[in-house]
Amino acid sequence: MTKSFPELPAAQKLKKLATHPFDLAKLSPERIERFSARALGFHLLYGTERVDEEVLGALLELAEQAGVRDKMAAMQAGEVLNRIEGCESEEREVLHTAMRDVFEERQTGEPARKAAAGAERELQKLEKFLARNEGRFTDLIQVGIGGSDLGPRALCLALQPFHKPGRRIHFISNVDPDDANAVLAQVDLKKTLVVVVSKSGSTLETLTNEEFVRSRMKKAGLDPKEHFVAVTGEKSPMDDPSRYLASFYIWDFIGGRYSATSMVGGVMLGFALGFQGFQEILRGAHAMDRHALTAEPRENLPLLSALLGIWNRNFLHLPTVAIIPYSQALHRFPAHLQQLDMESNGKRIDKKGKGADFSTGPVIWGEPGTNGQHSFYQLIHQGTDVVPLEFIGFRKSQHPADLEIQHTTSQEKLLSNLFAQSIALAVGQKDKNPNKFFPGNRPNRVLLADRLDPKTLGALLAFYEHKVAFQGFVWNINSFDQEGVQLGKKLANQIIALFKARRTKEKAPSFPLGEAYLRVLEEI
Ligand code: G6Q
Repeated sequence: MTKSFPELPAAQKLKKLATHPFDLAKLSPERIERFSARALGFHLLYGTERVDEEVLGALLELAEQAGVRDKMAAMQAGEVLNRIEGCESEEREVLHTAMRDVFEERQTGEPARKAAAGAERELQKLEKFLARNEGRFTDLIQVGIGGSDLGPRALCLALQPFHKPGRRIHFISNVDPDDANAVLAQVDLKKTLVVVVSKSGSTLETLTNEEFVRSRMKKAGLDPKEHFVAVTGEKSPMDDPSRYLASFYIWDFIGGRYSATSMVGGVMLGFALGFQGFQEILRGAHAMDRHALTAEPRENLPLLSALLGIWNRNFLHLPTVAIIPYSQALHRFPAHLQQLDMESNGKRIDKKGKGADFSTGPVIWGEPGTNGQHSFYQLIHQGTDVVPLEFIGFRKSQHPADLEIQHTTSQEKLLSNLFAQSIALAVGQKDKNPNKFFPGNRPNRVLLADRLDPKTLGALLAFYEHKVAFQGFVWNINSFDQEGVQLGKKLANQIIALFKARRTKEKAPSFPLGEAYLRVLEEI
């Protein structure tokens, strides 16, 4: 019988070690070099985490005892990992990596091979679609929400300098009509392609926004069939090629938040960057998939990051994590990571349906630096709660243009700030004046790469996907479902029925709590 996370011998050992974590006042140049790992052009510096060799050794034992390498192999081979034993659950494979396996001659298992073949088919369709419609559209609107919006949007915004000239990308996600209206005010519908993305084909916000844009197209005298593309699951309510210029497919075994490298992101990214550009993202992600699967634990970047996160969460008892890219291009990337991490690991039962008697996924949030320094860093340096940080930085900026002012470039100023924050948080500052005293020992780590291009971004995306998966494997929770979003949806539909009943005078099922809110609305 597999032991639960707190029963693992390494967890017991870590609990004892956590009574005297490493004092970061002793940070030294040797330590910065020693506690680091390098792969695929990334460099992870974690000397500023409160770990020493003994803790690191115990964390690696924890990974081994939890069988994370076998679980990663099982995931990438297509075993049914999205399940909870003994309860009704999704019972699905978890095969987002197969979307990038198209570059591999041999996949690791039959389901993975099948999934990669499906991905290959959709990629070929996309290449032809883009070639056929070259020059027809200047603007693309992606309509989708959650996983069908956040990851694709973050990638699109992060790669602006790599977009083909004259192509503009817009997103409509919120059912707030102000979202659709704001986007529609910016485009010439005659030259606009609308990509409606919904795996289930039944999401309220997306279907509503699709109709919103369709009706605007019709009003403008245009035929939506010539402008609308569907990305959906086979046989979903949206799987009706007669209504669309083209239809692309995704499958149940790709979770929404893991779907940016499927056609969910692919159609928009292929249009924005060109087909080659999208393929570069896939190449980068695939390289990280292989790395997560095969690298030695001590060199395995997503695994190390996962284990350091577990040390902070379960043994130092720190409930949040801020992810701070020192890269303006990544300004929506933390929003994607909020979903990726919190929807995956915000779970209170383990894979056997038993209540988890330990902490699982932390609260994830973030904003780019240096902007954050002028806002919430006060709390991070001197607040009563300790917030671990994950910094991301790049040696070079995306745009080649930079200016030397007083003998340094803007990029050098940016990186100086990143490194300074990492040191300041770790070491702190002694001062007799309590207002100028910085306690230090605020754990953080830095992930560095050369330049944020499509391939690097693909690898960064996959790095976080695997970090999250590895943490879920250690905790033995199901990181791949999201039951927690259902209750709110169900109640929203009951309130929608109340609104509808007022207009149609039909009787809606009784929902006194909902009615109370509608009465308040009338009094405003
Ligand atoms: C992600 C979730 C969720 C989903 C949206 C949109 O993992 O499943 O965010 O992506 O609810 O769903 P559809 O793509 O089915 O419209």
